[in-house]
Amino acid sequence: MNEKLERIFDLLAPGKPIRKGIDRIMEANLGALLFFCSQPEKHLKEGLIQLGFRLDSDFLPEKIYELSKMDGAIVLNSDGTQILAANTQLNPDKSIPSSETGMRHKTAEKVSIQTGDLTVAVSKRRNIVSVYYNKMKYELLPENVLFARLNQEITIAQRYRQSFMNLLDYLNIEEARGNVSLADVVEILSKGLLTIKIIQRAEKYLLELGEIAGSAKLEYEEILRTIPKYVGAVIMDYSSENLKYQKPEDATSIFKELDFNELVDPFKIAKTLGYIDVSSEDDLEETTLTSRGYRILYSTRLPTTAVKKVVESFTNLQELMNATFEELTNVSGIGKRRAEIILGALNKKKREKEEL
Ligand code: 3AT
Ligand code: 3AT
Ligand code: MN
Repeated sequence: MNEKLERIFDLLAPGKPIRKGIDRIMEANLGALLFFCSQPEKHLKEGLIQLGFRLDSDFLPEKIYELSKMDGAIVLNSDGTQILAANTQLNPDKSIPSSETGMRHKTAEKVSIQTGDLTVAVSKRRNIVSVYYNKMKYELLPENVLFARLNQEITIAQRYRQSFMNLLDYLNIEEARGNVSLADVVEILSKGLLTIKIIQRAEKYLLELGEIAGSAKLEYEEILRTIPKYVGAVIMDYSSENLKYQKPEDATSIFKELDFNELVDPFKIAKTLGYIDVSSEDDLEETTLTSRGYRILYSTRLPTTAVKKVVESFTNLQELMNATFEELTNVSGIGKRRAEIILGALNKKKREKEEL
């Protein structure tokens, strides 16, 4: 999300002065056209803004509410701290196209396109707030709707994360048994990638809620901090080719073009992983795979560059499991301390295997 857009949503976030003014206008079933103007003198001289009367007054929510009882547009400075003029007529260039039908909304859209500034139209009849910026239109949702949608996305993401984590435990067991199929890998990736896609949808609600989003934001950040790493590590372990990425989370980018429908399609996921000849359920079940060992090495928290060197020296997890201290220290970037750490992780995995 770009910085300017973030600033604009912050300006309009629930609880902020501008939004309080807009909420009052809506409660009274009034309409308004707000122009956050960066070059008022220029636009006055050139006739885009036709007064009206000048105010040059500090912003208060009550003031724009009172002013919205009048016809015309309210002109503010670009950060919304000053009301410059009210009851103004805006005369945007007639050649600018607009998809709106009402005069207020058409004007808001055209003025924003012409000036590059933010405009906001509060509809009198429909109780909707339309924001125009950078050739885009965005409808502001009421706080309760925003919270409901945000919580809904987070709840669904948590559910997918839980199945992903359960499948990850299962994958670890299957790895210890040497019994991993492409079907297993594809299923776990589907759950993990959907978790990421769903949590990303929460972003726009968080942005619009701003500071009042509260603990939902922590959960959003926690999921995004952990799940892409875990998913990326599975991709690094099981893609048909050893991928070039250093950081595991970057490996998720090979799936970035896939939409929701494609992320539940096992064949699409298998193909994206590089298994292009897979065409039936049987193929998925019968293609057995061996981990490269990335996941176990990432779990040691060694630098990702060192992890890559080790993987490249030992072709796969089975080879790695038999690595000796000497073989490990022979890998460039691996000294005695790192070799100990790796052996510790491998021994833990061996013990888990014996417990099965
Ligand atoms: P009221 O007394 O409010 O009925 P008004 O002169 O205050 O009339 P408004 O600015 O409230 O006028 O506009 C009322 C509607 O008239 C809004 C818009 O749909 C239509 N309208 C105003 N100016 C034009 C115009 N130049 N061309 C087409 N429609 C216009
Ligand atoms: P509503 O959804 O009805 O609120 P609208 O887009 O249908 O908005 P209207 O044509 O009904 O717009 O106009 C409503 C008011 O918007 C009338 C006037 O006070 C203001 N308005 C419309 N065009 C302009 C303009 N060019 N400059 C300043 N104010 C305008
Ligand atoms: Mn109208």
